[in-house]
Amino acid sequence: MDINWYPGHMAKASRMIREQLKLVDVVIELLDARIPLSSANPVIEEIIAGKPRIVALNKADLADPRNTELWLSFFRGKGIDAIAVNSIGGKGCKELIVQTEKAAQSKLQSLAAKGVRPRAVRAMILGIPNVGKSSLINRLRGSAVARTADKPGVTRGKQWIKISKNLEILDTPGVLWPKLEDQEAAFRLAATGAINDEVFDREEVVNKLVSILRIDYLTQFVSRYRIIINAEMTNQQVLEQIGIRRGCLRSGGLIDVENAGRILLTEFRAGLLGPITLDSFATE
Ligand SMILES: Nc1nc2c(ncn2[C@@H]2O[C@H](COP(=O)(O)OP(=O)(O)OP(=O)(O)O)[C@@H](O)[C@H]2O)c(=O)[nH]1
Ligand SMILES: [Mg+2]
Repeated sequence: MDINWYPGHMAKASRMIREQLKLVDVVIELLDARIPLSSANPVIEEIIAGKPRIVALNKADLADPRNTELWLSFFRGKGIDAIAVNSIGGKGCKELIVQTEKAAQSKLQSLAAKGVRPRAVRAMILGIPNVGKSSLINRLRGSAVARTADKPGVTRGKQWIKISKNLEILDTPGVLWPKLEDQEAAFRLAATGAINDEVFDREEVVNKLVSILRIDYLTQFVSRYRIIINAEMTNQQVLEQIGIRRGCLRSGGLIDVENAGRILLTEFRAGLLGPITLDSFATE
């Protein structure tokens, strides 16, 4: 994380977002598909105070598709529109545009009934650091026709990006703080790279990651590192095997478990172990 989230920072972030919210009809809440619960801001509903919201599960390319489907149903079951997206590859982005336009229809209709001239739907993207807000904006911008100029009456410096005839998004996303007080969520945020390793004990992050992988994603895990795992083995022994496979050796033939852990973490984050969801729907 670039900034530490002290209460003062949180208050400032939520104040800034509340200001920006006045300009928009819809909020796109961007979550990490690998951790749809852990990457959610704890007080998002309070902050957006009833604005129509779309949940976009980003980095869906890195998440387990079965879990993603279950999470989408979970949100939809709560009456929240939810879509899986990949802000790099573009998957889901068109549908996101359509759903965002739809979410604002009733508001625009009631404005029209009051005699307000029809205008494009305005949306903003909200999410915790590193979830892909800028990537999504760039992706949407890439397919957009043009960038609209500053609008008079709108806070100086704010730009609207014209995404379609009917949709504009604010070019500056709202940065929310993550669920840091929840230890389990904090570990998953660290494992996916949403929070800096320095904030968290890497050894512990690796240990918890191994615990999840050996239970929920055993096949992928053992085949990536060509190791053997049985119930009696400790996580340390699993890491030792990875260390041997990857030549992480110290002088005297000792296995450099720390380096093995670093390799595992890097490869997990890059998606090299295959699609994996840490907030498993079944166990939440
Ligand atoms: N695989 C994959 N990587 C993604 C996706 N979206 C974003 N990323 C990567 O995630 C990292 C963070 O993306 P950003 O767009 O910078 O995230 P952000 O939310 O703007 O981050 P802050 O500006 O720090 O708050 C980058 O390395 C992106 O390339 C996605 O859908 N799939
Ligand atoms: Mg950004």
